[in-house]
Amino acid sequence: MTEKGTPVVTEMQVIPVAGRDSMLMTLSGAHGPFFTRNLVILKDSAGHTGIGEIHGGDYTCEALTSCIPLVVGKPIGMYRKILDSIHKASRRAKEDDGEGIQSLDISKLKFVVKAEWAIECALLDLLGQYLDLPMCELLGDGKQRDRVETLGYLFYVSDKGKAEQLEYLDERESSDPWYRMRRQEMLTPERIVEQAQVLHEKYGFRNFKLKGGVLAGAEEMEAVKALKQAFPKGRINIDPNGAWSLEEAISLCRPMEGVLTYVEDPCGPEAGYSSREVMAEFKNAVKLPVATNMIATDWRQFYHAAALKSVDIVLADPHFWGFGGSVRMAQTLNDWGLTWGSHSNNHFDITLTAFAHVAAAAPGAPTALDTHWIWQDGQNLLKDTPQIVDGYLQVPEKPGLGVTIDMERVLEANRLYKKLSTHDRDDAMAMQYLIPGWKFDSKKPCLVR
Ligand code: GKR
Ligand code: MG
Repeated sequence: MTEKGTPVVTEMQVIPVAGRDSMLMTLSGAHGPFFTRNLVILKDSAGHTGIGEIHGGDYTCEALTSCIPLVVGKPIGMYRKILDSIHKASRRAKEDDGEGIQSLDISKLKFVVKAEWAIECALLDLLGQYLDLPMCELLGDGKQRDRVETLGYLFYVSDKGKAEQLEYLDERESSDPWYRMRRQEMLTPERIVEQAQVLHEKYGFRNFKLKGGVLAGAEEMEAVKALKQAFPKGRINIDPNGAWSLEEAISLCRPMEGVLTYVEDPCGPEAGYSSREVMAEFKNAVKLPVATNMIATDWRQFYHAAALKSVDIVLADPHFWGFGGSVRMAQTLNDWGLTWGSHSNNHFDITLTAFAHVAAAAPGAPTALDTHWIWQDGQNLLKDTPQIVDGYLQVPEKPGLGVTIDMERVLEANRLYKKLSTHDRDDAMAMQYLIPGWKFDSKKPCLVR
């Protein structure tokens, strides 16, 4: 590879970090008090710093570290070549059976997440700074919008008092109504509506997604109805992560036509049929658009999902698809009359910024973006976190990602990470404080045992 005049990467740091979380409930159990992420920080010969963020855990951290020799010393203008060399060098892990996350087995999430996309993000950040262009101008056909509609991601939350040993953060004394609320128990339709109202007040969200797979489906639908009553113009979605059987999903969702705007991963694999086949049958039976972040997480899965007409909305998380790949998916979906959106897991504000750029480059009318970040707001790693105002995430206008990393906060988050005894997400651990001996079952809502 010869240098073509663009700056050269002079340093690549991989910094694992941790943050605090609430006892959020999902099919996979209860979120523990800490979540982990990996950061990539690149320096180049022009004196710029490029940053990227991706899922946490040792597997992803080691994958990133092994890429350092393929990145350092390379010109940033060759970023596609750098990524290509990483893809060609990567090997499928022995434990990766290729099932992906179609059953929400979160121990398999690390195989769906592609570590190198944190490097892609940091390289695009550098290239944008070199070219004096915001990152979204380097993706697809460039910037399509100045702000990105974002949804309020609602969760059932359990009483952390039942797991006192786990050191969940307590924000009861906060002066911010949302911060005060987000660490408390919220398990009823009334509390879910209050959650949405407080989020609406703080961030202006008009559209909401409720994380299901927690209570019996009929109970969760009561919360959905209450949300629609409180926000009649809101687009309401529920995501049980495939917890319902096909039959149950049909009987729960049919009466919700007109209440739900769409439904996310209502059912999963069953009776020898893949989730793509089962979701296609669901779509034939219920007149609701269907979204997924579980059954189409790579191009081969997407081919089958599209051929079977299993989905209308693909939540193409850039951590799974890459930044270029996610925008390529947005273009394809738009050309085919389908809809693009993005999925998220717990993350800091570097990922929030990256979402803003990817969604800014997505053509057509994307569905309001998922973000977990509201549960982490205040633990920022940037000096200039993009704001969510009136339900829209602002797209930074400065070159590259357009934000500045706060190294003091990063080092603090790294110190927290080093104190943790494990770096992998384990939702069964916290769940066992609520239900002793609890085990994950992809077909049983987590509080139904
Ligand atoms: O963070 O517990 C969580 C979410 O439930 C996550 O695991 C899902 O992947 O948010 C995600 C989704 O939309 O399915
Ligand atoms: Mg989902």
